[in-house]
Amino acid sequence: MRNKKTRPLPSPLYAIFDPSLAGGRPPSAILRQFLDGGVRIIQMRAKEMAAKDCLHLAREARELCHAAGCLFIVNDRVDIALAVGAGGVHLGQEDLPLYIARNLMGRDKIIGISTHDLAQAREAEQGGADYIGFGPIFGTTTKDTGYSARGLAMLKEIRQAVGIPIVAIGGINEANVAQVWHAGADSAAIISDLMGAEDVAGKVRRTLSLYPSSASS
Ligand code: TZP
Ligand code: MG
Repeated sequence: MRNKKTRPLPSPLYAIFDPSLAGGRPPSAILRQFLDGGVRIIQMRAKEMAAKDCLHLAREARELCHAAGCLFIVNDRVDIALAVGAGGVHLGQEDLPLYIARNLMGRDKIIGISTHDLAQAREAEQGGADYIGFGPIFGTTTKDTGYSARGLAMLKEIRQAVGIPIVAIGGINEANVAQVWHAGADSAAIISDLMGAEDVAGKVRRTLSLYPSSASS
């Protein structure tokens, strides 16, 4: 295990930007709305996109994020994360192993690992992940993870078991996000409730305003 201090995540809301859910709107317009609303972690998830298009979009997203002081994370693609100078990469259990990604990315980049149970969460922490994703917390139609909803009780268990930041994911929305924070998640990852909103910036603002310490902001 490497000797590195745990870094806190910069925001309780972890917005996932998936261009396939843009609903005909320009992807950059959605990114700007995320940032205007106050998101300070954005992950780009473009599963269906050709590498070249993904690179262009990631470069644009990285520039917008950088200007706004927002951490930019690329899903799956270590190559694209490195090529655009992203802040980090997010990897699932079937992606490149953590130690390979760490060798490629270096110690200063953020690496997040998707986990679905206690063993995976512990393994990711011991392997030097900067944070874990954990879920699906609730039912979701955005991704078939092959796992049933993990629920808030399991999230609490994971909170007891690992010291690195936890990003809860799966079926989280404005109506249930407070429960997820309350159960110990450092940040809540949301895709469809943000991407599907008509007023994306407004949705982000309302969601963030539910975070316990943001009462006066
Ligand atoms: N990993 C676990 S659940 C999930 C991913 C990528 C999808 C979450 O999407 P939504 O729309 O916020 O439920
Ligand atoms: Mg993946």
